[in-house]
Amino acid sequence: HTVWFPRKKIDLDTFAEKVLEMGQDLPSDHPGALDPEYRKRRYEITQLAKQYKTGMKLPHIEYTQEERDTWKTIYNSLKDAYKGRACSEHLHIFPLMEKNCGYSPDNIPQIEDVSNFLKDCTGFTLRPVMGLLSSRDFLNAFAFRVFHSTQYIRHSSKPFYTPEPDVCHELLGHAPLLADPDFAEFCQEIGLASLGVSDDDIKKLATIFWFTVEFGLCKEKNGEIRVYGAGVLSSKGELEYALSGKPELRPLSITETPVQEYPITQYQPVYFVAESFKSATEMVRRFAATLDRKFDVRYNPYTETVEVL
Ligand code: H2B
Ligand code: FE
Repeated sequence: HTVWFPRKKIDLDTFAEKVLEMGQDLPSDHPGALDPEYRKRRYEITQLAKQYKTGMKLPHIEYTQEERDTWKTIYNSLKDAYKGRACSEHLHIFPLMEKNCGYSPDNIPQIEDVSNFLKDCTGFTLRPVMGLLSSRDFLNAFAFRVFHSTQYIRHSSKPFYTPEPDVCHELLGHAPLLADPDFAEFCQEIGLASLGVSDDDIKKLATIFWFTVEFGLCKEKNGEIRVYGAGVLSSKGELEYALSGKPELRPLSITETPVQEYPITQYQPVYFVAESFKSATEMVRRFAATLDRKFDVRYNPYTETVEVL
C-alpha cells in the first residue's frame, strides 16, 4: 500500500494536531517545567499555532521584556561568533534581515515579517507550529518550501540551552539560509524525496537533514570550512567547538551520511562537510533515486501542488 502524503499546501493543515512531545505540555527535565508562568505563556503561544490554518495571518506575538532579554543575550553572543565561522551565505543574508525584517538585539522578529522576506527571496514561507513534528511531517512540508517555526522562546534561566526548537533556533539558525536560492532548492529536494516513502527511508532522509540543515559544515570558495547548519548557528558554544579541530570532519557522503549515528543532547562528534549546496542537492537527487517508491514527484509552483508522475 502507499503512504499518504500532502499534495496541496493546504494539506499541511492536518499536521497541526500531531506534535510529538512538548506540544502543549513539558517533560519534567525542561528548564521551564517548574515555572507556572512560563508554562502558561508557552501554552498561549502554542494554542495560536494549533489554530493556524493556511491563508490566515501569521500570529503576532507581543514579547515580554524578559523574553526580549533572553533573545538579546543569545543574539549578542552569536553575532560575534558568526564572524569567520558562519558560511558566506549566512553572513551576506543576516544584515539584510536586520534591515528588512526586524532582526536586532532589542527585537524578536515576527514570523510574518520573516516569512514575507523569505517569500520574496526564494518562495519559502513560515508556518507556526506547536513543537516537534514527526520527521515525516516536518520533511514533507519542505516539498512546498514551507518551514514550520515555533514562536515561543526558551526559559530565561538557561539562555544557552534548549531541549526543543524555539524562536531563537528557528530565526537565528534556520531562517537566514532559507533566503539563499541554492540552499532553498536543497531543502525542497529533501522534502520531495520524503513524500510517500517508507519509515526506514524517512529515517535516512532525516539523518541527511540532521547532518546538513541542522549540523552541516561547508567549504567556501577559498577552501575554508564554515558552518551552515542551524543547530550550530544557534549555539555560540557549538560554533566554536565545530571548527576547533576537536570533532571529526568528513566529506558529505551518499553512503555514510544517511546511516551515521548521532547524539541529540551534546555537541556532535562527527560533522559532514558539503562542497556546495548545489552538489549536496545533486547527492540528495541521486539518493532519492535509490529509494523504493513506485512513482516520481514534481512540484508545480504555479498551483502549489505536488504532481505525481
Ligand atoms: N519539528 C519541528 N517543529 N522543528 C524541527 O526543527 C524539527 C521537527 N526537526 N521535527 C526535525 C523533526 C528533524 O530533526 C528531522 C527531520 O527529524
Ligand atoms: Fe532545527
